[in-house]
Amino acid sequence: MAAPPHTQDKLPGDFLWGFATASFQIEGSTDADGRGKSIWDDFAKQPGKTLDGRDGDVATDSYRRWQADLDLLVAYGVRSYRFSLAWSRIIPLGGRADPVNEAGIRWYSDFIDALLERGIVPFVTIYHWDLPQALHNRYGGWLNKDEIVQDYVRYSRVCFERFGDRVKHWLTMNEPWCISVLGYGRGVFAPGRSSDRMRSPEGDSSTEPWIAGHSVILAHAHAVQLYRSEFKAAQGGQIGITLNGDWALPYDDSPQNIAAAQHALDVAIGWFADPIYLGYYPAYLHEMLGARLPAFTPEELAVVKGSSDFYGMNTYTTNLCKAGGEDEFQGRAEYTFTRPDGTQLGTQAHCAWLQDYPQGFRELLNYLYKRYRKPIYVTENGFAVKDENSMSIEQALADADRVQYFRGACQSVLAAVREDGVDVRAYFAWSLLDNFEWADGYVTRFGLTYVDYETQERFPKDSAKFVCQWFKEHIEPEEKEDEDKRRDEP
Ligand code: PNW
Repeated sequence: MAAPPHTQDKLPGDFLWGFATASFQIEGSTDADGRGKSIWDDFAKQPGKTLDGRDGDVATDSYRRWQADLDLLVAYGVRSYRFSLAWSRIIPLGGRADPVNEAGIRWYSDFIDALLERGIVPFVTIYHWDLPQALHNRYGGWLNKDEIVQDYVRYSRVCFERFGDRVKHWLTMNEPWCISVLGYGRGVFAPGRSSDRMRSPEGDSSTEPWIAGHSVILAHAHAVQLYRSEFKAAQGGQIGITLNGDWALPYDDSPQNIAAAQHALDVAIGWFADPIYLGYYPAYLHEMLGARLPAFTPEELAVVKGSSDFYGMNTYTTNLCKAGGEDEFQGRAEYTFTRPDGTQLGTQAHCAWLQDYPQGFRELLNYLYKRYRKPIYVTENGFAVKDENSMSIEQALADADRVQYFRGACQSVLAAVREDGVDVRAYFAWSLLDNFEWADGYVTRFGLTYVDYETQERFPKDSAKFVCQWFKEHIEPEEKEDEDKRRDEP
């Protein structure tokens, strides 16, 4: 079918946009309605694991204040909302023989209904890092491929059965690189395994992250196989995975630094995207890891290859890459934001790993589309303003650096779609709210809405107003028919 004529300065009428969150970062109420423990519950409580020593017991209290969050989404006029399901609310002990918790299911079911009543499309992440603690205790969680794949698939089945009549956009996993490297390599995220004895009592950073990543890929792929074989025909949804990955620029034009940038991409992105979209691990991973890289059997590979309907993209920044590093999780590239001439790549965020460089976002969209040939859903993109947590609320609401970040990002998406021909279909800003930023506790704020943690009051920042206005102005009017269809969905 020929593409309809478009105005060059707008996104297609069916473009989905909105905000993203994750269960553990916002819900709180960790004991409510029969929820089981997740690996983040206790991890965050151990001394030294979060910057401010705080945990997720309250977070933004969204389990109780869901109405306030919905009101925000309505006020912002979003088309879609990306959120995640807490495995341990749905199956408190997590396993395939463990009981399902009706109260947890009811909460999400009601929430999904409430979104649909307001014309907001639910975009649902099945797993965003809050593994049931019981599965970690029983068999080591993601380190035990045979067990975790079956348990994850059963959990996914419950999600499809109970929510799939209304949810048409599924993400199996959020950011396997973070799950594997931060949880089992560097040990800075739950379950905190690492070879670094100062950080963790046990773990082997040379093998475990690659094993965990392998399990994540297989669990994802088997859940997709299940969806496609038993649910898709009746429910008609789409399912895929979302990967984190930042653009990599060579530090300079020396051949070794050009190679380093490609190696950085091979590990940050190719580790997961190459098997899932192309059917094999990147050659550089084999070269770097040898026998430490788990192998797929031919049967596994048949399930893995082609197991994502779209490319789910979480991206935040661009790194300048130099050869000669030791860090395997960065493809042995060293990352810097300082150019050879001493200038900075972009505006520094509160977290060390993030600077604003919108051109990199556009280049990455092009790279991913050329390499993997799938429609792209940008499922996360965002910025934490420097020292926002020590400002007055008024100061924090005037978040000029974040506005600038989103202006650049939105323009990059538009240019990629209209000038470069990249098929981008959705954009979710991270995050609807300031929230529990994992190892950073509540110190680093990624919200486009400010949360006063004393009162739990929510205040839109300038960036929220900017993003809403931008999408209002830059999406073509929907054909009347399509709009009716979307509103009726399902
Ligand atoms: C993502 N890094 O995590 C997650 O999906 C969100 O839950 C999180 O709040 C958000 O980005 C902001 O951090 C990342 O070290 C964590 O490069 C760490 C990194 C990247 C993404």
